[in-house]
Amino acid sequence: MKLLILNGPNLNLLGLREPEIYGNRTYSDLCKLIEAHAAAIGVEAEVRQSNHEGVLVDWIQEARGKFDGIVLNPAAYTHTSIALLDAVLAAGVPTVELHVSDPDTREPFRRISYVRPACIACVKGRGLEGYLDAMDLLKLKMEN
Ligand code: CA2
Repeated sequence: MKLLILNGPNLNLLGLREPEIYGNRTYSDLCKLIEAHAAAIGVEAEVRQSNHEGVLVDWIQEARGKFDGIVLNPAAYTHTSIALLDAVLAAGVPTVELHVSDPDTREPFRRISYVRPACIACVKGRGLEGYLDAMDLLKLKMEN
């Protein structure tokens, strides 16, 4: 089973700013956490980050037939991007929306998620461990 973990704009800065919202751990720590969990649950995981909407669209499109599931943290594009919504719908790969914080309890503009209707679940407000929950969810879905 292969999972694609996609991270949107500015998540490469994790741990460097706003620790009160996103914690102290870095993007590199996140990658290591995901890799260790993938090994523990017996799945392959590929972790990518881009600051560019079109690159994320390309990666979601390319996932069709290559990956069994996507964990998608679209970051700020969550709240703006119909292109990402359409890409997830078109790819037809089970996708879990993921947020480190809980956007629904923050500023009103973060309460809209364009991608949510295309996703099988949303994991939010669980910190970096939320990525692991999302991986577990996708693994369970594949097995049932
Ligand atoms: O909580 C999340 O994971 C978000 O997707 C993060 C986005 C934000 O726009 C969403 O509303 C919620 C922001 C990612 C930027 O991450 C940074 C982390 C540390 C320092 C600077 C930016």
